[in-house]
Amino acid sequence: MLNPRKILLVHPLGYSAEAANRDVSRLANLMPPLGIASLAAYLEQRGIAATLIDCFARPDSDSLIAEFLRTEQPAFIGFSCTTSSFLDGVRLAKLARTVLPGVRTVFGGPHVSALKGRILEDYDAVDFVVVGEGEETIHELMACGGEGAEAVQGLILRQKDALPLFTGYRPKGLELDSLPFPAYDKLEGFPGAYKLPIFNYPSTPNTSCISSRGCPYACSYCDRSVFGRSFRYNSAEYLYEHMRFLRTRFGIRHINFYDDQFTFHRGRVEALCDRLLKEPLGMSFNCAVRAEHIDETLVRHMKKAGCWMMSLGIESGDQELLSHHRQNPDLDMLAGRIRMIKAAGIRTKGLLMIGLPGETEQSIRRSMDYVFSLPIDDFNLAKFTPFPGSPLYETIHEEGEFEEDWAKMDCMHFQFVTKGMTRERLEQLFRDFYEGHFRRPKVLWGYVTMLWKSPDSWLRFLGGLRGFLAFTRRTERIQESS
Ligand code: B12
Repeated sequence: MLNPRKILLVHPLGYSAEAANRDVSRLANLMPPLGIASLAAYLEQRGIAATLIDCFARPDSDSLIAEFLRTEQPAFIGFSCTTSSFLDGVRLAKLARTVLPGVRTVFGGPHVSALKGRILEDYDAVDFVVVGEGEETIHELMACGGEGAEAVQGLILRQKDALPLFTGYRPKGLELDSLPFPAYDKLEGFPGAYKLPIFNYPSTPNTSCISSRGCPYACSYCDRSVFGRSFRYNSAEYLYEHMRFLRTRFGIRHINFYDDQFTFHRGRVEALCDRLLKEPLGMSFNCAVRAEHIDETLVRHMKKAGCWMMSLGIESGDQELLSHHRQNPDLDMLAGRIRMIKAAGIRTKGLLMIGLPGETEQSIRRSMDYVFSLPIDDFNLAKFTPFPGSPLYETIHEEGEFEEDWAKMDCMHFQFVTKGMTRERLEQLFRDFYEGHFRRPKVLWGYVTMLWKSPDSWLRFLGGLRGFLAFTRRTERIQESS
């Protein structure tokens, strides 16, 4: 008999272990899967043994998963999936069933929260889908052992001779201060095995962290299926204790807050900074902000408390295009705030995307002009991808050509090409954008200063480059000899 008080929680990779070794983005950017770490801490608190396997940190984990299932015989295995990693999750669920017949497979995360019943209809390997916030739902599901699960809210399950049943959204979000800190200690190799993006931190060890759930905005390209449009957050006191825990338990010296809207509640950020100044932890931090939710006093206060870098979603530098896809699309205001952050001595990172519906060569050139006119130190350019759950997904086929290949929907492929554009042209403009950024003397100088501001980044950059070139040479040799 399988153990009903044991679960294995897996963060699938999305592609082969071999491909993982040449995926520069994975090597440059490896962050702890906070969703399953939070579930594990919550379950452990309630007497359920949860084990985590993060395939991003351990790309060759098929055998590890199989071995765990054989020896530990858990009644449940859970998978946390984005769109690009979902099919890999299904593959692992099939593997789990072969190794341990009778194990119940549960899927959670953005992709399944958006597609709901369609997942159970199309994928036999999935027994249950958890929609939205998962802590209470998975606990209740395990408590009932999967029998009578119709009573568990937030769940989709199979029914005999009928379509899958969605038991309905949970009426109330969790009080975030009541949650235990994520079970970082259950992530093999934490913190050393995890790395923030190169040039995005001054010191090691570092990690990412989440201190709120939800976002009240409704941008056309963003999937809000998991936490919805409310905004719940940890108090300044809880957050300070979370930081202190990371510092004392793991020696963490820098945190990247991945909240969608870190400064949305101004008061709590102010209070956190007050506390960090009064009782310093010897830590710095990055966060993502929306320009409407910062001001000079706050930014300067954050700088004093240890803020090292702020990321801002710019998305596009074309006013007209932006106004179709985002609320408050005021590019002048945004530019002013970016200059303000920079003047306060904080690094700035711009988050952009190209290929939105309505994008043209001119709008991309305008984006480049806009970004290159600003004191942006670092930037990330995503290839627009219409994710299930985002408002644009509903009507995307009217806007251009969309090849819905989930495994490739990772913002690194142009799966969607808007009317009047070609994929080749988008690729060329994408390259031009990056090259334009790296050709700017100020930007280059900024990366040079990272030699002393973030020496670890340079070591990783050079190490990664060597590994990548060696891999490419090896692959070429194999291809030549075959
Ligand atoms: C941090 C982050 C990253 C990090 C780290 C990801 C990681 N290691 O987990 C980095 C930068 C590497 C990253 C990369 C990508 N990301 Co990202 N990322 C986020 C972000 C901002 C926070 C994720 C997080 O930690 N949330 C906090 C935890 C507590 O929530 P959670 O993971 O959703 O888990 C809860 C529930 O979903 C549920 N749950 C989750 N898993 C499971 C499993 C089981 C069994 C159960 C029962 C429940 C359950 O319960 C959890 C607790 O309540 C989210 C947006 C957001 N605010 O959530 C986007 C988000 C997840 N990312 C997104 C995307 C698109 C990507 C990329 C494809 C491209 C990109 N933007 O760079 C890549 C792909 C990575 C991949 N694994 O496939 C999309 C996903 C959309 C989709 N349908 O795929 C999101 C939702 C942003 C958005 N709104 O568009 N990302």
